[in-house]
Formats: sequence, C-alpha cells, structure tokens
Amino acid sequence: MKLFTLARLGAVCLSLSAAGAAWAETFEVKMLNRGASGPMVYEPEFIQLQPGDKLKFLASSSGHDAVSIDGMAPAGAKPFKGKINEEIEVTFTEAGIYGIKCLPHYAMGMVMLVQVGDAPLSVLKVPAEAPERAQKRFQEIAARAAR
Ligand SMILES: [Cu+2]
Repeated sequence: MKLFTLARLGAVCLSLSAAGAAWAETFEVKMLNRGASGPMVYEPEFIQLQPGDKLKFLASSSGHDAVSIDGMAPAGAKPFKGKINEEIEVTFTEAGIYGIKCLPHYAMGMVMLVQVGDAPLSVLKVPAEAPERAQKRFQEIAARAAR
C-alpha cells in the first residue's frame, strides 16, 4: 500500500515537470577567445531549452558580450543587449529559434543558436544583413545540432 502511494506521487511529479515553468533551469554559456571549435566562440554554440529556462553568459574571456539578433527570434521575444564583460541572464519565454551575437566579433562569426521548445531547426532564418562569417557559422552550428 505504501509503495503504491509512492509510485503515485512519482507519477504526479513527472506530469508536473512535463508542464514546465516551475522546473525552469539556468544554463551557463562561456564567452571565449578560444574554444574547442576555434577562436571567438560561445560554448556551447547550441543549446536546447524549455520555455522559461535561462541562459547565463559568463565572461570567461574578456571583451565579449551577448546581444539578441533582430529577425532571429520568435514573435513576442524580448530583445536583449549585454555590455562588454557583463554576465547577463536571459529568460527565454517564447518557443522558437534564437540567434545571439557578440557585437565586437559578429563579423568573425561569434554567434550562438538557441532552440526553445520543439520549434524545428528548419525555421532557422539568418538575416541577409548578417556578416558572411556569421551566416556560415550559423549553418555549421545548425548542421552539427541536427546530427
Ligand atoms: Cu566576442
């Protein structure tokens, strides 16, 4: 009888966590001069979140920031702009695909891709005005993430 009750409790916890929100998590992203995949990177370069989860950007190397990219966020998402070396925390409330850039190194392709909820990676749209190396890096990140 007691075992049965515990099992029931477990099932209730599982269904609550599937509902999200209360179990929102914070994940850390390093801003680096050099990472495993090359110079000027966010690590990880790609992350999958549930709506309500947060990213905290760490100034692991100095001289970087985290800024939302216009046109690379779902409707209703709030734009954000960290200062250089600022360890901002960003909450991702809307499901969709987000692009993030480091302002001083955008032209060098320092970008990150965030997938929130079950939005497919195929909806990834990189704005035409993005620097060439950022466009390329986004395609590479998406290809690695899709594996
Ligand atoms: Cu940077």
